[in-house]
Amino acid sequence: MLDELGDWRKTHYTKDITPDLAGKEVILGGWVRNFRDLGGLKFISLQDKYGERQITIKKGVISDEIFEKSKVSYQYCIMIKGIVKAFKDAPGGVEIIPSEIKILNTTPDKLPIDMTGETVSELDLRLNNRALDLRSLKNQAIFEIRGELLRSIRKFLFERNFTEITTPKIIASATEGGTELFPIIYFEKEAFLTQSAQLYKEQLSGVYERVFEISDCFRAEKSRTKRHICEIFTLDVEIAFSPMEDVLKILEEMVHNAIKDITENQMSALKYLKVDKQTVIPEIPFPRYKYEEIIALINKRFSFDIEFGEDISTEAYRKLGKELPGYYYITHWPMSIKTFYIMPSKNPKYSESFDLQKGMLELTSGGTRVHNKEQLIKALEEKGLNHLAFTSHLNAFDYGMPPHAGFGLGIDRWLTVLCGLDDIREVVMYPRTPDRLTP
Ligand code: AMO
Repeated sequence: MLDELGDWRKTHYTKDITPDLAGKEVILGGWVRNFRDLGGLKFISLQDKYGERQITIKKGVISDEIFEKSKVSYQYCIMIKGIVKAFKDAPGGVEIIPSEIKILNTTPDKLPIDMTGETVSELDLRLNNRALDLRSLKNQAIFEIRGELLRSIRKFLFERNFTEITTPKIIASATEGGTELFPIIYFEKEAFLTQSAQLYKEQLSGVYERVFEISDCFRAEKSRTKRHICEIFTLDVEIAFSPMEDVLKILEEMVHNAIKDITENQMSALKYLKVDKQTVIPEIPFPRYKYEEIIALINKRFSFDIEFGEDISTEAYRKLGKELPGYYYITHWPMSIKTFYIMPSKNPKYSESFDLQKGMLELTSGGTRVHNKEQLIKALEEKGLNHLAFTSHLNAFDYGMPPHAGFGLGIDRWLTVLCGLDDIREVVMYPRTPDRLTP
């Protein structure tokens, strides 16, 4: 028989239970992370969204009825009412001596994955049981850092006069080239899931001047790597009356500031993930290298043969990442491998574009945009795209579009780096890959 919630309400979260509350009665609720039964003495690690506290159940101290009732198993959902007692060897320096226990829900005898933290189950198995897996202390740490990162980014941008925008995810035509689109049926028409907020953020920079969006984008890439997923979470930024140089400055300041906030506010999560020592606030300005310098470096140092106009292969990035493990920019990519909305440099062989790298990993790409309509139409045609498919976007350029520049940053990739992890799926609550559509 399960207990009912009735009129019980939590008085605290685990994190709020400190030795200062010694002698006070509290009501906690959560899940049984671990338990030990030593006959006349039982311990339950009760976990909630913020952490855990020890419940100590001693025969003779509490009623026989409650003692009997405290037969729990892993991840039972329980609530307890009890008195806080200082105990320096337990989490938070306290234990709770219960006077009542409610068992709100039970679990099967054997859980599909280890939830005690003693072993780590295989990632795919964990993802199959994600709602359970996300309760693990490791995942708590990852998603606390994610929360801090998003708070920090928003705060940083709001303090600098940015407006948060929301743009459509159902779109009529490609923004980043045609190959990576997910088609959908939109009533009787074909439509697509957006690959990026690109075109809308550009239009809105002509309204709100400094805009950002943090949202999902969809990439139909069949890349089965540890860096690629099909539903990505990106930060898109666009700044009017500014060229690329201003964007480079804002982005590196934002990165510096976010890592500072994480080290200040999430040290215990960093420690749990064992990345507290390696997390250093990067110095700004970040090193800036031109694409040409980078390919020369890779060719010379690692005997590659990359020619101007070629993309840099994963293998080359892997080597480069060993040489340049920190944050750095690669700027002025060949115009021939950039999309239509990127502004060519004075010498049109190059472009006003950049990537932000962390070691081998590309976190961001961006640049100065073309804001002149005729030039944009020409650029579309040169890239083999029919400008008529972009009519509604191009219309926005009839009405005084300011010069603008911006970037798109992959939050999931960045978080993977910040948590010292290797697989991007670890940092996404419900990742979408070519092989995974559920849960
Ligand atoms: P881009 O296509 O480079 O640029 O995307 C921006 C950033 O998003 C991340 N990213 C991905 N992360 C995981 N899995 C994927 N499949 C994936 N694809 C992209 C990367 C990448 O740097 N509109 C431009 C940005 C701009 O110019 O403002 C754009 O979308 O971290």
